[in-house]
Amino acid sequence: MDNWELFIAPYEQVVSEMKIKLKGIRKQFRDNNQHAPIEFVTGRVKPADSIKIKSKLRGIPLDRLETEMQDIAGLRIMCQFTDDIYEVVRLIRLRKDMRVVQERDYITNQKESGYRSYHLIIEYPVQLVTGEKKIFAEIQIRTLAMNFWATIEHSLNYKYQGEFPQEINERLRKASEAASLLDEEMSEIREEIQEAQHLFSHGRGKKEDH
Ligand code: 0O2
Repeated sequence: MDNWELFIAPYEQVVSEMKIKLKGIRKQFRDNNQHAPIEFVTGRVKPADSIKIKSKLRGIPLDRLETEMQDIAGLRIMCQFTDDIYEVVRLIRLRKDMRVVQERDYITNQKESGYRSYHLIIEYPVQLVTGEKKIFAEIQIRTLAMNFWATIEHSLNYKYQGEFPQEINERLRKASEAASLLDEEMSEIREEIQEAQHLFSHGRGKKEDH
């Protein structure tokens, strides 16, 4: 790779633009006094060392990263309820400024580890001074409970390099089941929660932006 900064710059632009657009969805719902299916959004460009490690592991030559590593630009959308995830997917599919090229539903098909999340790969046309460039980005959509589990599991994974002691493995499975149950319970009382949130946000004026 001749110039890493030059290679990574369009990905940085995609992450910033996407964050604005996804937060825009949330704002439109809130402006209309409706429940926003998006609670908060984060984004990152995969760090250079992670890209290099993944490319070695997967046998991806550095000159083919653009087409073969589709999560260099990554967005994460957190939702309150499981149904919100599917609403966000529907809204993204309808958009004219990005194209969904792949979907993975790790909620219906939970991973062996206990990981749950909905993944979309989108193709996003970013406008550069040299012209338009199509960039892949990964969007992970999950509930707050799914995010809590994945964040904890990710840090433990870092510590144990994926080789979890049996006991930790079992606890993570149990925690994943507990997170699923929490999502189910919250969905059951969704209307009550939303009514309370509506009253709360009206009581203290407009909810601030994150
Ligand atoms: P990082 O550090 O998050 O960037 P495949 O090998 O084809 O099955 P691939 O390409 O690994 O699939 O993509 P997948 O499985 O759809 O999603 C990859 C990303 O999802 C990971 O990125 C994680 O962010 C997240 N993810 C997938 N499985 C797990 C899991 O079991 N636990 C946690 N915590 N996250 C998971 P990276 O590049 O691995 O890492």
